[in-house]
Amino acid sequence: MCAYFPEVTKIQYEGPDSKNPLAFRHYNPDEVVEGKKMRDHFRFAVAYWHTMRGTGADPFGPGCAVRPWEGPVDDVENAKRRVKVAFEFMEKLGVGYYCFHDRDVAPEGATLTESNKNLDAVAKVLKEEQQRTGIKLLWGTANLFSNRRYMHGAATSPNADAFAFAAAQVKKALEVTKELGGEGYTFWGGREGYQNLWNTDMKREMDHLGRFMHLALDYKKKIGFTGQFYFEPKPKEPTKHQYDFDVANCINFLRAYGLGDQIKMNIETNHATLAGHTVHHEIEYAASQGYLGSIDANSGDLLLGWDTDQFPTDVYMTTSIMYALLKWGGFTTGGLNFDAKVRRESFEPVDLFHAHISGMDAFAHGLKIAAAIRADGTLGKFVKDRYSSWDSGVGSEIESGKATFESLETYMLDKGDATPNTSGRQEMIEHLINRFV
Ligand code: XLS
Ligand code: NI
Ligand code: NI
Repeated sequence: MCAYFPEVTKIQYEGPDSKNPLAFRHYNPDEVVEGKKMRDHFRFAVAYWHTMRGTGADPFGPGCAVRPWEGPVDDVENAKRRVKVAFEFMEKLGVGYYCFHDRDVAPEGATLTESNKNLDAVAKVLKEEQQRTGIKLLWGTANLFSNRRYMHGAATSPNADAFAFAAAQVKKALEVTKELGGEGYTFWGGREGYQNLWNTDMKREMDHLGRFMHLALDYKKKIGFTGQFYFEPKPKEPTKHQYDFDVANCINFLRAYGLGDQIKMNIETNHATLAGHTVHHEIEYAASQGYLGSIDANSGDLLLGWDTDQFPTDVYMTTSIMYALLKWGGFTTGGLNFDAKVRRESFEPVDLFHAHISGMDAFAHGLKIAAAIRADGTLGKFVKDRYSSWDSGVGSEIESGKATFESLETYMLDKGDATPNTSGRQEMIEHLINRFV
């Protein structure tokens, strides 16, 4: 193995008392929790755009990251070398999946033909490295937001040529994702939204987005790509209103445009909070509607109002995610993709390890806590009892569709009133959860 990270060896599980920062205290890939190995609960993925392409740039200055493997020009040779770095990193970390945008892995050329050629050349190395290591592609996607041509959006641009270019780009990205055995493909809106309603034909833009996704589904079928399609909600940034606002909004969009059962949600923590939700809410909503797909794991900062994409280290939050995942049966095609970046001040290559280790461990810790809460059973029983009026009598008549407005009126005339019968016990429940955290 070549060594772009010479100071790091394979990260090991050392147990909760370890003081070694380059070790897992909780993530023990083969440990079984609720009948499933940890690695299969999480299906951790590295996000190529942040981990391999992030420089730490912000609106106030360029990136400070030191990446000794980066050459002076962003050409195909450089991109190929970067693939080797990425796979050494993932191997040492012990992550089984990665995700990428077309333009993260290979440089955009002067023409579409050249860009496609570049992508093919790098995809060849990605495939070799996948075969060498057994690391797989969780999902691919296309960058439809960085290039100037997409300044007004891609599928929702007022310029039909931008739509056409985006279609060509997604066509190619689907082919490459299929070639690499990708288990999914993600649509995140990029600049699909508006900055100003006065100059926007919202109805037409949304119709175009619906059309775009139908075309993608048609092509998916045509080439026999069997990966799962995901739609990733985000309420704002870069536009002030993104059409894929939140899970509820996305599900409505998919159903309204006849895409309902073919696309699932890729839920991102920081996007949930930007929408005024918790990630727990977004998972519950998606899963309850049959749309739980994958998760972009990161976290925001309470005091900063944008998509800071920090690594998730809050165990209370990871516990809520893992509790919801256990409740809904976990991932099928999806996984936990660290759509997260190291801070500008964390400029050394080793910080990439610290960041992922802290995220993976926070999730493993959260999983153990969530499983303990479930094993204890007090919370589950409380919720079950809280709804017990629906298990028999008038409740079960309503749920089974037997009750009518007339029968319910008769019932209530006879009974007299609906008396609240149980306390919500929020404070007791929060205190109970702290017993495990
Ligand atoms: C940006 C999104 C993006 C998607 C993939 O905020 O999270 O990274 O996950 O295009
Ligand atoms: Ni994301
Ligand atoms: Ni994001």
